[in-house]
Amino acid sequence: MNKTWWKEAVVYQVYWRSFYDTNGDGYGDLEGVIEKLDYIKELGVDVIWLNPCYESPDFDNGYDISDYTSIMDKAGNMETWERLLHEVHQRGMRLIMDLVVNHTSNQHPWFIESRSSKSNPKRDWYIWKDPKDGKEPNNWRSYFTPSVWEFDESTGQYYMHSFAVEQPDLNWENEEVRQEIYKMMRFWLDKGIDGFRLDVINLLAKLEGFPSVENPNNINYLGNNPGIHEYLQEMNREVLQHYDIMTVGEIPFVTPEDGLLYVGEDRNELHTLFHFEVADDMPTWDMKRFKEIQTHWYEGLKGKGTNSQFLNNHDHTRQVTRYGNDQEYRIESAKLLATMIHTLPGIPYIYQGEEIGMTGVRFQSIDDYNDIAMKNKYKEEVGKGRDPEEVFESLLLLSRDNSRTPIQWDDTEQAGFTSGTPWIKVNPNYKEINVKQALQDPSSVFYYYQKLISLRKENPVMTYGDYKDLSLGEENVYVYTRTYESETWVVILNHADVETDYSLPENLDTQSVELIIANYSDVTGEDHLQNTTLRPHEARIYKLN
Ligand code: TEU
Ligand code: CA
Repeated sequence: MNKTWWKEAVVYQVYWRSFYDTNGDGYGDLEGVIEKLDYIKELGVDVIWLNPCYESPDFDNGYDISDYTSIMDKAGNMETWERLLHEVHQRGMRLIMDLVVNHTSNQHPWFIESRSSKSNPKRDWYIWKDPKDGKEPNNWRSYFTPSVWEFDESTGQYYMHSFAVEQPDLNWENEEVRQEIYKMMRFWLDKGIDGFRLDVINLLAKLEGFPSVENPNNINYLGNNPGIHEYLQEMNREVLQHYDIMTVGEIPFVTPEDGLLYVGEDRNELHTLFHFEVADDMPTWDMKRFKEIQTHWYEGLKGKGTNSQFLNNHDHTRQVTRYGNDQEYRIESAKLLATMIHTLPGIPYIYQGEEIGMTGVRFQSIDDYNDIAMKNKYKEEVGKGRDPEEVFESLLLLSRDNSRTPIQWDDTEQAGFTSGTPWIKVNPNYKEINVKQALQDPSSVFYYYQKLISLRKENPVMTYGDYKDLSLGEENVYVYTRTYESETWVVILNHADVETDYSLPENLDTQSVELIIANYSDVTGEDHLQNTTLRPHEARIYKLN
């Protein structure tokens, strides 16, 4: 596989509204991102992925866009954005933006025109269907509501929305829509951005004929439908291939075999992808399942396409809470999960705050929460007569707000995030967990991330090395090698709250080993990899000589 900058990158995701507020309105803003760029740079990352900051009524925190080429007031303005891009480039980093083109806001002028009459020239820019037997055209569920269909009284038709009612799906069958989107993409690329994270990009093509389905609750029929690759190959021909950029597709419901169709180097579609086998299949940690998924994806893409590695983002709760131990082993566990994500095959993503071991949150009432997905689900379930307290409890672990609480900069009021009232409450543990403390502590999670990232710069084995799992049968221990040319690294992880004895398989030549990094400070490198006792959440990387 040829070498390119994006394959060697570490990406830092900035959910700007929770990052840093500079004008006291309680929302993070682009000025705040500019002010904290040196902090991001100190970590050593190469690319910043900025969540949507385009004009939006904000029902879905910017994923309901009403003007693709202007900046929403909460975030700032185009001048601020231009300065942000310049300051990112000044520091030798790159900026990729979120591309949300499966749907717009219902307040986008295109949709306002489209819904105004059945004969409007933009009617076919969205997906309108007549009622069927006086009801919804089919039985499809949406991500955020019981049906993808919303009835529009004024024209007597339903429109389709794969997410909230406020997010009508664009009709990608319409050539005018596609050309308008390509024009908008060039607008941002010509400003100098370095690529896109493409929001649920595999949903653009809908199931031919919109037939009702056997099991509407398994919503994978919304994605990977015939026609999707033609759209992406056209997008590549018309736009993407003309720029030196990185493109990462958010592609739920996909298997490695299908994933390769999106990111295969011979496919001329996208560079890499986020798949969700882990997030969707593993509400909590399942080591065996995780290993299967890693091997499955490694074999599926090997030598032909590039995976992306993440365990949390603005939609998925914080990894140390969901997949680690955020109580007695929070530091060790945060470092173990980082070791894993940064040494598995694929581009590693850091979600803001992960680098200081921020945790999920438990607020006391549904009114403390903001996430439209959670609030819609709560309304739907309580509407079925279920006990509100029980519904609330059932939604807490996976609520997207777990990862959307403000970055904890220090131990002052509101964690130093805002001088005003934050749009969502700060996690009460900010007094112990904050950036200021992390930067003052040489053994903090922050400096461990910094070390992992610098190792990636110095060692191609982390980016290009072959992967082999040596621990498939093990319950708690995850051990794998990365081999590149004559160099072999072995990663040893004990993902458990208890000690676990471990011995490296005989066939590994272990005359001598060189310790690369460990998350327990007393590991010397003189260890014998036969009959080792690994402590709770212990992580080590050795170079085999
Ligand atoms: O997320 C889409 C989404 O919700 C799924 O990818 C889900 O996260 C995945 O299947 C795992 O459960 C994107 C954005 O990231 C999200 O913030 C938006 O709400 C959504 O699209 C609509 O734009
Ligand atoms: Ca602000």
